[in-house]
Amino acid sequence: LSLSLSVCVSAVLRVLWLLSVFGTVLPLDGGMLFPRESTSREVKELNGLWDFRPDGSLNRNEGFEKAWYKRRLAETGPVIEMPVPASYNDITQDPTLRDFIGWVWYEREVFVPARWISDEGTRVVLRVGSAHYYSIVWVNGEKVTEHEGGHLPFEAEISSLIRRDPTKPCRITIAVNNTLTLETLPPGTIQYMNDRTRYPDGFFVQNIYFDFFNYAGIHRPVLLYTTPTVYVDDIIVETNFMDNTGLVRYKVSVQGAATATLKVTLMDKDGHCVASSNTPSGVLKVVDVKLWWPYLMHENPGYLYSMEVRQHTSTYEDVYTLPVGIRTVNVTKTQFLINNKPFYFHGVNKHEDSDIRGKGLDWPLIVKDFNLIKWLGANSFRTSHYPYAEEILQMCDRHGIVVIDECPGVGIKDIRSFGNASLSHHLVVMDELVRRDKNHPSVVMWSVANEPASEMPPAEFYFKTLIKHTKALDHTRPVTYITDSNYARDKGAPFVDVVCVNSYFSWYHDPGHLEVIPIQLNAQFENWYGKYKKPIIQSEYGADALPGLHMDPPMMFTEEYQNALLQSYHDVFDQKRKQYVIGELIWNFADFMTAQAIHRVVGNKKGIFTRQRQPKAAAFILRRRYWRLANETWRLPPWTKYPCSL
Ligand code: BDP
Repeated sequence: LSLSLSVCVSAVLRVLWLLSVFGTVLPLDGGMLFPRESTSREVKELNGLWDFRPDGSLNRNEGFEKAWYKRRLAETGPVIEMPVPASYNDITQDPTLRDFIGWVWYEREVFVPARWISDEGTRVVLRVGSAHYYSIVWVNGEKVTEHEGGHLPFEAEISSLIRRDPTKPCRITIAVNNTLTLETLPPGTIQYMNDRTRYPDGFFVQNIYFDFFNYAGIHRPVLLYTTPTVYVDDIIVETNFMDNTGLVRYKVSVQGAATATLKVTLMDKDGHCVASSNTPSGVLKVVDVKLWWPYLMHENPGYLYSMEVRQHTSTYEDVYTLPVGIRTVNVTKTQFLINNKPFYFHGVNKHEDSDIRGKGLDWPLIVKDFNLIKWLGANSFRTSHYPYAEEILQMCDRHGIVVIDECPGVGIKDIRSFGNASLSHHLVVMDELVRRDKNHPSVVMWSVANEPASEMPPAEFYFKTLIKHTKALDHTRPVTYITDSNYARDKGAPFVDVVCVNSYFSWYHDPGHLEVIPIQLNAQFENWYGKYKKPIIQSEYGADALPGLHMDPPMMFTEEYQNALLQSYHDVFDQKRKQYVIGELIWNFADFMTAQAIHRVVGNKKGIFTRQRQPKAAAFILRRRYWRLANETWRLPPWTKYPCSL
């Protein structure tokens, strides 16, 4: 009976899904699809060396007072060469630039292809993948846009501007300010030290409440791209399946014309058309669907179809191709389901962080990290503590690496950061994040914050609003935030779909006492589950270890201690994962830079890999475990490269 009942219920749900109106609401202007080349679109990357000048004036305002954007930056004063994308902090030998707070100025001149200028039917867009944190952009001295917040892209159409004087090269000036306030994400405060007997004139510090170096600069690619003036502005897809049939609900928005003819074609990996339509929204049916599966859950993980959207008017044609993975995500009281099968997160927390580049996008690093993730047998990561580059999510889509996508709500500790201005900004950041990442099959859950002071009374309204808003933006994915607060007093937990808990037993609490882990970790799980009856992910746990430092019996900071701590946690996970624990994410994948502090020895050393991506002993412990977990759950057949020696 229960089987036929559940079949009946799921049939009803599927029909409801088919009938429901498109749930995703996107209040922002423009879809900001990832720039891709096509027969109708060109991309010109502006990466490389830019002129750079920090504004070292006392009030950091000289650049605006003297309108540096009005002429070549080199004419305003001394400039240096600065690579883009990269954080500027670790590029030079100058400690004041490493720790600089305030406006820095970037500039680059670029020749725009003559056809882009002469062809009035071409739209030219300037796009910045991300810059930390506040950015203002000018083209030939005219302001074209400004954007608040790092980690997410922004763009401006500059067609008419560059057409004004086609003989001139196009001068792009970007001013970037890394100052954090109580109302930015992440929040921070600026503290002036006015005691002249102790501090030099004008001395101030940026206080932050998070544990990674506050890298700044233009962190992701800057580019120009074109579209026709009538263009595909956005595509939203939601996927489902029924027996062997995949269902792709889509909605295309076109800008620039009241009417346009559309052709939507879904193609498999071999380029064969599997479904098509000519309406701006609808449901495509895919017979014998190949679902998108996570790495190690299927012999062909990360299967992507291509959705080609071709729209034309009598004069314009635009083509945009979106990769589409067909999969479902659901959460029950005790399980996380992908394609209706229980999914256990065995993964990592990462940072965008590396030597010299800081947070700058770097392909060798990205590919190396994916190779390490797969070597480890990890099937997932969380984008702690901010959205990662879109290029990284595209890798996740292709490789089947499951992502918990986190917004930069890290370090919300001060009660003043729960006010209206902070909340409004946080809502906009979620709008921008969902707009950017909505179509990635790898993204299975949104995380709206990390370790906020969620015991404070205003946290209740704040998280209720934030989570409700996020669900209204995207009704297909669960929403969470990461907590380290007391289960009984946490104000936001009633609103999350999955409880994500960070804990550092025998590290920050009871340092050196590994024997407390079984009892404290067990209590942690029982308490959270007992109160909220929601599945739990151990979203962080770990210990610092200096590679090459050894002690037996283990002592803190040695490789042995990191190993022992991990293994004690694992014993408890193994009991609880049979019940309601649905995942474990190590803190951290690799060592990373932090601010200077008495508890940090040139950064945080909780990586299982060094910052240079070499394994510590713990990497091998985790590798053995993750492959075993994958094997136990899925009985990995010979198609996996299962390391037999483990
Ligand atoms: C956690 C934070 C993470 C820190 C980690 C640590 O979420 O950002 O890096 O502690 O202290 O509480 O290592």
